[in-house]
Amino acid sequence: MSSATTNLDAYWMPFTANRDFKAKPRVISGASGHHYTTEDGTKLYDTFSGLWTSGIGHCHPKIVEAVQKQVATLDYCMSFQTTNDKAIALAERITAMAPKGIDHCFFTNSGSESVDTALKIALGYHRARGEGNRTRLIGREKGYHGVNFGGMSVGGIVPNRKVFSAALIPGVDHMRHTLDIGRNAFSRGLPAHGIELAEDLERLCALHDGSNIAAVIVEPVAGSAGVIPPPAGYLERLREICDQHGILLIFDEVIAAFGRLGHAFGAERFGVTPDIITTAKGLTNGVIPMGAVLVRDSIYEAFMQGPEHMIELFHGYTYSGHPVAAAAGLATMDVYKEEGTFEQARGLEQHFEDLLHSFDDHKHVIDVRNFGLMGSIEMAAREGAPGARGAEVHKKCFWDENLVVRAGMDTVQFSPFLNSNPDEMEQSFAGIRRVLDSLE
Ligand code: PXG
Repeated sequence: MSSATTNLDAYWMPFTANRDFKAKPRVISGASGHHYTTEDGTKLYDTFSGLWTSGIGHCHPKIVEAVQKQVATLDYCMSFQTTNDKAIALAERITAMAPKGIDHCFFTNSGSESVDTALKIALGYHRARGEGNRTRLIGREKGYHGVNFGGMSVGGIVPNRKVFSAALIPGVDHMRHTLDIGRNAFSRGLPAHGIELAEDLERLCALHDGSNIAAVIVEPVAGSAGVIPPPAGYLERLREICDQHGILLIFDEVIAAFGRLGHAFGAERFGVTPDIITTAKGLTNGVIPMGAVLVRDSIYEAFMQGPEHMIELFHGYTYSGHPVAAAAGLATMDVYKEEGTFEQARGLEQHFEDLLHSFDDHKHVIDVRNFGLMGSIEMAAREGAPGARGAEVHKKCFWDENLVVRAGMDTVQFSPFLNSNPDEMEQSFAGIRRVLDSLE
């Protein structure tokens, strides 16, 4: 390690085993395209596109230029009662890409904020329509909706909730998750079994009475829990049940939106239109933190009542629609269009699927899952040491193979670049195979 990094002690790292990390830090100080560089100049291939964020590669020149220009033109302006030209343009741009009927956009700074904003909009919508009794929120086991109180509460990842159990927001219930390795192991694309799990929503409607439920939130493809594509027909069925009971359907597309599923939105890929879509990550290619909540026209219109000088939604962030973030977002949308990024992503799917499923018969592997450019390889946990194999894969890939690989417990996750070079993708999987072969 060069002298640039001497003492990491002050830095409390997020979602990281701090003591283990600080004993042998993995510090990145540069990036370009599909590679990172460390302080000592080592080049590493990024198999995770940042953290699902940077689909068109790091330091894309068009985005760099737009950000540099914007920061020297308008660095910030008040986001309440005034706004900036770039935020207006980006809202128009992304609603034009959204499924028909989804016409309005509220800006946030992250996926977690997008989720909490969406939940608040859902509650406010029903109340504005005289259905203030609709307060219950439904999430799903294994769901990840960020770390703020709302998202944590509707989320279903146990370690993220455990310590805060008493502080979870009330009135939340969860559908069962759809991971069924027994029936669906090694499925390519959407698993065949499990559509009946959507009936869990009917069960909760029977239990709580559907008229008390405000919204259901799901990731179209669960990401953080280890890439869990929905059973074929499942999302369609959720949509039907929501319609029957007047419940808003929220798709948390923080990962799925902007090309990860080969389209601007996962909703488009599945042909299922929710009422609200939450986004972040690919909105700016990860360059500047930003999120957006997209809503149906009827939701926005429900708020537009009362005296015109009054605020309709008492919610917003100092940095909502930040001009530099919005400039990054506009440049990102330009690149998606000019480079045909979503088509590129679709073109890579088959190769990615084949590479992933070449691990189907590996001795440590119990499941391989994929959909779009989301994929995972789940390993059996080592006797008495759950998570150890996954942690070893991450570290060995970094130190021995110059690969940045994401592992959650014993599941290795993949988020290849939307514009990956097939040879580089192959080489990265060859490195991962060497590491898996070397594991006990
Ligand atoms: N919703 C979803 C579906 C997400 O994937 C968030 C909300 C929260 O976003 P912010 O920007 O507040 O972090 C996310 C974030 C992983 C991993 O390993 C995924 C996320 C974050 C950290 C790790 O898959 N997604």
